[in-house]
Amino acid sequence: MAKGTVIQKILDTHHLSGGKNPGQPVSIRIDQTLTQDATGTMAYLELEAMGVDRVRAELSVSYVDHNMMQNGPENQNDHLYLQSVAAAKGVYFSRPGNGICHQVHLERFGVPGKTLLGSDSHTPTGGGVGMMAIGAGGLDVALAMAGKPFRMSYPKIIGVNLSGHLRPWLSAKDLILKMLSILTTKGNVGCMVEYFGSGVESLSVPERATITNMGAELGVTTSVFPSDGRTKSFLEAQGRGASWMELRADADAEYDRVIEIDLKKLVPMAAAPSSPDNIKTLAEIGEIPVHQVIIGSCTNSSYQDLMLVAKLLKNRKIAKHVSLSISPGSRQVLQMISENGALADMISAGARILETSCGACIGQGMSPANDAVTLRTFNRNFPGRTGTKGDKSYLVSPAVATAAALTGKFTDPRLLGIKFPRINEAKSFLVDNDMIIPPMPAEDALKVEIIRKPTIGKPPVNSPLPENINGEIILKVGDKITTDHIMPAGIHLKHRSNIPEYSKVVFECFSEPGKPTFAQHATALRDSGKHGIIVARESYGQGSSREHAAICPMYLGVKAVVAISIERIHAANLVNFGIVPLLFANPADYDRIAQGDLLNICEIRRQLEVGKLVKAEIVRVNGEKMEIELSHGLSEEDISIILPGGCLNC
Ligand code: MIC
Ligand code: SF4
Repeated sequence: MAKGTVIQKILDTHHLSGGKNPGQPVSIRIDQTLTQDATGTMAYLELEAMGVDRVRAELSVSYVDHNMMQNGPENQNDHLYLQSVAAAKGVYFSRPGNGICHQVHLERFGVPGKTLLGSDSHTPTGGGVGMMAIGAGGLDVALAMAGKPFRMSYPKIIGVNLSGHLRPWLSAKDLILKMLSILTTKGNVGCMVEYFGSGVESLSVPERATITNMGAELGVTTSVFPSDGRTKSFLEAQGRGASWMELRADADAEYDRVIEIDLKKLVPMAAAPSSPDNIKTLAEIGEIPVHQVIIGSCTNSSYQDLMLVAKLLKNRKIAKHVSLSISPGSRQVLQMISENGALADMISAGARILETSCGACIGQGMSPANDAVTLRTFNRNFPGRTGTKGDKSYLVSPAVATAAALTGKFTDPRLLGIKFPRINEAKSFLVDNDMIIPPMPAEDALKVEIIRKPTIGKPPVNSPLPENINGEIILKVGDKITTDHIMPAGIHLKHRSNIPEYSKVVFECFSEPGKPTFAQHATALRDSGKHGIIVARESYGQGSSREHAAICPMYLGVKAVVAISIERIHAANLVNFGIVPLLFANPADYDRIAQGDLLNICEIRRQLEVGKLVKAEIVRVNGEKMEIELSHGLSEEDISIILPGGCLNC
């Protein structure tokens, strides 16, 4: 068992109850919370439904960065609701235009040794300054805002021993892509990653944040760097030196597993279509033509990232058939590159400058042409996430992205014939908090009127779990089904505050012409008194924290998901909304059942309470019957949430 690690030290100082062995349920105190607008409206509606007058976490911040297109009134309706509810409940409000939540939080609020719970899966970005920053569904974040503990399983700790230093043209992105090639996107539920070793000090805080950010793609609960001299310089440069504290693993620290990485041996890599773990070296990919390059997202849009891009573009022009877009991660970054002339170098090279927001990363515009190869410095290339069906989206470092923008094809930046422009960290960042509205005193907050335009709905409430599940398998899917498959974002993102509307597109990507959609099928089933079931293989619910991937199926009458494995945040969201996450006790049974089969579970409530195994009966379309055994990894508390139909009924 691990000992003396940074992760254990943070867990020890925040431990409230539960065991300290990997896999045991544990509750921890949450110091800070963050929400973003696409998950935030539901989170604050839930907070209101809980009857909480004022947030009780040390610090809570509400960011607006996702839904920025404003095609129709929905987005600004959300922004107005969020700003007014933040004022009413004692929450900092980062206004639209101030930047992407993770980048801004790192710059302005991250504190080593603190815990942060965010309603976005890339919250672990905060691990770059030595925080334990965890992504969760909106309801879990609402509970943390209400001062309640966060429940998870005590982690298995994977130590990554870094040695050496990055060679010119290699970057933090190549390191996390290497990690994805080792650990993949599945099989890491219940683990946390901690970086240590002599190579750590060669990495700046924004580089560390790129690594912990994309640790989300590994499916681990979070990733953490120690807090050292580099962390101190970063916080000082942000004018927040007083927030620093040293936090290191003990010299004799032990990890549950150790991965050795020599930074000197890394080579430029890319995640090829359509999974962040489909890792290839640039040599393997070859010099294929590229039509679109986008630099930005919470993974690679720091000042250091964009200064490298600007230096490479200075006095050069992008290739004629390439569209290059650049989106700075925060207003701080945008202001700094505009004041030092770097922005002008980008514009003069031919770059299209986008707003500081998630934008293209979540399919809000910039969809590539059919068959076009698009290179992005983002963290996810799930199928169709760009907004183009059959997209060819590669995830790369800013250096690789810029090299391709200049040459028009996949190019190893080491072969560009350009001297590597090493970018030093900023000695001082431009600090201007004007776009962050601080909380007002409680007596004034009580007078704030919360603005609710017509598209702001209410969180739907489930009915209690029935005695018997009389289910039909509405959909049987395979491995690595992401929450983007379940609840598409892009043009549908604006319906996040309106569940009946958003529910119409559940599993839209599996719709077949002439056949009822998932929503139509599920609604018909629900109205006939039956229950919808979803069946999947491994790693169901990868990716985002969006609780809508549980709320909308719940709204449509889904009562259980049966899979070989389910990812952490999604499993917690299912529990929170009263859907039973079940596993095949014998994974081979996955192949024995088909879409359209009936799946009946007698006395499901009693079965959950008495043990870890659940007996179910399958009735095939031809009338043939068979018994299968399912299992669950639910704690007593999870069961006490599921039985009444989810957290909002507890
Ligand atoms: C994402 O990157 O998929 C998102 C959009 O930021 C999501 C949150 C959401 O769906 O609103 C995430 O990562 O949790
Ligand atoms: Fe926004 Fe993309 Fe980061 Fe998600 S991954 S928070 S959509 S920039």
